[in-house]
Amino acid sequence: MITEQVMARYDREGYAILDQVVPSESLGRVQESYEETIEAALSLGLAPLDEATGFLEGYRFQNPHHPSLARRPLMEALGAPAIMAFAQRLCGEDAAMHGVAAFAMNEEYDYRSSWHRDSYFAWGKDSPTERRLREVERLPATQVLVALEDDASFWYVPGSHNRANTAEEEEGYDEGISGWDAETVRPGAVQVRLEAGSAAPFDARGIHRGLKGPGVRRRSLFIIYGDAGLAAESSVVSDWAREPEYADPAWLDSLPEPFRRSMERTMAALREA
Ligand SMILES: O=C(O)CCC(=O)C(=O)O
Repeated sequence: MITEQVMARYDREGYAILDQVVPSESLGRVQESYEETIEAALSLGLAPLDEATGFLEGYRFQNPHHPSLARRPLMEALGAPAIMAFAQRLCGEDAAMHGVAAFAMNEEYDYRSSWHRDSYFAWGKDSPTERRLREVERLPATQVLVALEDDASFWYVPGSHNRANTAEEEEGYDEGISGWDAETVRPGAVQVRLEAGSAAPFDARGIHRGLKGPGVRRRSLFIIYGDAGLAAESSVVSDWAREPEYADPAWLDSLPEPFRRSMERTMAALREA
């Protein structure tokens, strides 16, 4: 159940914590299917392979829900009841699954992304759409970080999701890297600590970054839910929904509900766009 306190925190701060969206009794199976998904993605060329390490090149790959990868336990985690309930509170019953990325890093990987707002990537900083959506109080879209192992890599500036940059933020913004220098400590930023099996939905218009030093492993997912119209209009992660293999009825039948319907809405919206 999504409490009023959870929604109030999301509205106020731009993110919230959903504890144990993957129940502890299923976590082992979900972790196993995540590892199998990475191996399959690497061997099928659906994720970039780093020849030197035999693991992922970089820190992420898109579309772990691809029909030739999708493992049932992982699909159940992506469409976990608490995540779906949260998405529906925000976007209505017709919440659509815009896209998924797996963020997998081994201990040696040093990951320091820049501070950024995803809205700048999606619509362009100061574009008419970005300006129109910048101060909407509650955007009907959310990005959900799902931690399959304990995760302390996500940093967020609470309350930055529905306001323009402060003068200081505007001053420090670097057009070249589409964000703010990675080494700068943002005033008021918080480190979001998630236990394995928990999730953090966040408004990706807010200023955020990922940071993982050597010695720590990361096994997480980012899944975007939102209004289907928004996916058709602007989501940069919904290209999968145009690919014919995702419309295979046998594969769709193998997916848990309501995750399946949330994907079909994105596919329908992109077909009509
Ligand atoms: O790695 C993270 O925790 C942040 C990811 C991120 O910045 C993004 O998905 O836009």
